[in-house]
Amino acid sequence: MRTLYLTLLFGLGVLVACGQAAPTPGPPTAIPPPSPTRPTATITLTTLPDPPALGEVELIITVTEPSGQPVNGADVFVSTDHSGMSGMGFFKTAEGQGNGKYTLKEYFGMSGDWRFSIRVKKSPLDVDRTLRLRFN
Ligand SMILES: [Cu+2]
Repeated sequence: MRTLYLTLLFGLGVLVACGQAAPTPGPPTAIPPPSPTRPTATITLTTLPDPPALGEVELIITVTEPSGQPVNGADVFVSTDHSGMSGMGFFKTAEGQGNGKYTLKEYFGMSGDWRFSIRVKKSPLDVDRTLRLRFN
C-alpha cells in the first residue's frame, strides 16, 4: 500500500514537473467543501548554504502545527523541478531530525530558479507547499 502510494505520488510529481498538470474542470458540485476539522500545518524550507549555491545543498524543512508545536514522525516528500527544463528534478524523502525538522541533501548543478514541492503526511495530516528558490 505504501509502495502504491509512493508510485502514485511520484506520478503526480512527474506531471507537475512537466508543467502539464492541466486540471480538468468539473462541475462545481463535484468539489467537496473543505472540512473545517481538517488538520493543517506550516511548512518552511531553508537551505544550507543560505542562499543556496551550486553544489551539494542541504534542504531543511520545518513542520509545525498552528499552535507552533513541531510535527515529528511525518512522511515528508520533496520533488523539484528546474525552471523551464524537464527531467532535471528529483523526488526524495526527507529524513526526520526531531523538533519538526526534516532534512535531505542533494547536488544542484545548475543555477536559476528551482521549484520545490513539499508534501507532509501524517494521518490525518496531509499538507503540501510549493515554493521557488533561486540558485546563484
Ligand atoms: Cu536545468
